[in-house]
Amino acid sequence: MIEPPGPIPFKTPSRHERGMRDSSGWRPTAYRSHTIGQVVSNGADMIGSEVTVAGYAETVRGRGGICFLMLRDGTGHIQAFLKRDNLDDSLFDAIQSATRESTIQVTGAVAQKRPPKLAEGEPAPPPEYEISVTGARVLADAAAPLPVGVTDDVHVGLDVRLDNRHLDLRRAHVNAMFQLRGKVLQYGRDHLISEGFQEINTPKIIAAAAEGGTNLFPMKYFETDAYLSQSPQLYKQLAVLGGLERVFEIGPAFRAEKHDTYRHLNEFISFDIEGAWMDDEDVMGVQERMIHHIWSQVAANDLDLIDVVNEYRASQDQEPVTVDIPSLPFPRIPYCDAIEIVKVGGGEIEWGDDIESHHCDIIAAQYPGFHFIPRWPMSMKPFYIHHKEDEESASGGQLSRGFDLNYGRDEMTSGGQREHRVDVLEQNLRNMGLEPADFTFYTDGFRYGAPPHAGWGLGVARLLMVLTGAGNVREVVLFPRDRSRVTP
Ligand code: AMO
Repeated sequence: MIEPPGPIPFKTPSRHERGMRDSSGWRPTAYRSHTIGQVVSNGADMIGSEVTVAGYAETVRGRGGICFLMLRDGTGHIQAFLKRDNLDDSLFDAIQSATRESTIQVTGAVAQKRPPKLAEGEPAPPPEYEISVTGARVLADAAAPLPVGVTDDVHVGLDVRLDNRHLDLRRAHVNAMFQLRGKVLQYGRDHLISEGFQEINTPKIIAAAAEGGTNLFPMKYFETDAYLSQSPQLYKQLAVLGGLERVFEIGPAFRAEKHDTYRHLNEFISFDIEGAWMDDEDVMGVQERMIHHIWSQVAANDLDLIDVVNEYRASQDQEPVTVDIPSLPFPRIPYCDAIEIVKVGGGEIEWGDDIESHHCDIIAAQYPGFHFIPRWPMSMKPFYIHHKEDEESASGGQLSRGFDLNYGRDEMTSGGQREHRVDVLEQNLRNMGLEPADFTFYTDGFRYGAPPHAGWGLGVARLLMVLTGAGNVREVVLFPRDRSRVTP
């Protein structure tokens, strides 16, 4: 039984602990009295106290009667010092022969490490702490060799890393990226809640397509056919029509697209909002304030994680990433202007064409950061997007209240104001070759008084690519699903 140690403060981590979690709130568990981070950051006050910690064996050194074990948990590293004289022989041997990454629990007194020998005039480094071990056990052996190096930098390709994601995640910079992912979701949530949005969950087993029927994954649902949801679109709208007013959802979306690119997956997390009494410009405001908040919070709280990512990038001769808080408002480049920019920049494009990545490169030369492209042609937007009635394009084509948010060459978000008049909505469905009768579950929601409303869907992994400098969404998705990967 481990004695509860009372409140454990967590002082600013030393350089060695950068990127490790602040564990101030972590309570003792069945396997440890303290996190390693708690011991390391409070060492001076803990000298002589007995602690039990557990972690992965990073290195095991020494021979004969002494052994130095470097242990790592999610909050830090600490050296455990073992003397054969103080321990049972078989136990000592088991630790001394432990393979890298084996999990080990040690108990012992916190002690100050012997300070290093200093050259004449060299300033003394801050004191470091270790554990003088009186008890230990190997919890689970690690097989050797490791298919992916954790602390040593052996190059392996992305496929091998993803096959062994459980080990890949133990690497400091990969771990830091996923901590950043958690932070982005947390700050995004916080921001939306501060603007009066509430979190909802919508079904992922559905009967009708939200984003067009060709890229749905079909599934057998008892005696009938169903699909995996491509987007919470229709359901988040129904929630708003039902009076929830401002909603958001962070959930999976499935698309049976045969893309094989750095930014497409067949399952991705879509961060969606929908709000009543709002138009396209209103929800663009929500989007840019949310991103501004995320970037500000990361800059205020999480630069240690960015440093860990940058240390790795430096080792690979890659430019460091910087957390530049974008200024508000983000530029708005209406679709018609974007087309002109592409044409002037030498790109081939006509009004009514999609703006593809190579076109975006031309636009990004002028607008390298976040920028909105509002007012797309009506013909290019899904049936639920609202017509922009007060404006026509120079060519006479109808404009919509649909927009995209791009960063550089990559689309982050699509959104817009929605059509809330049921007769127009049904006509839009017919115009797109869809059968209104298949959508009554949705259109019925508009028959009893529908508020004008708007929203957007943001690709979480794409935003993480911007923040972490990852060149591929797979880097920031734990277990990506693409055409050639459904395991692990
Ligand atoms: P859209 O289809 O543009 O819009 O998707 C919204 C955002 O989701 C991300 N995304 C993807 N990310 C990874 N892999 C994919 N295959 C993939 N497809 C899309 C992109 C994209 O901008 N219902 C609308 C949103 C709305 O209007 O509210 C929708 O789903 O970052």
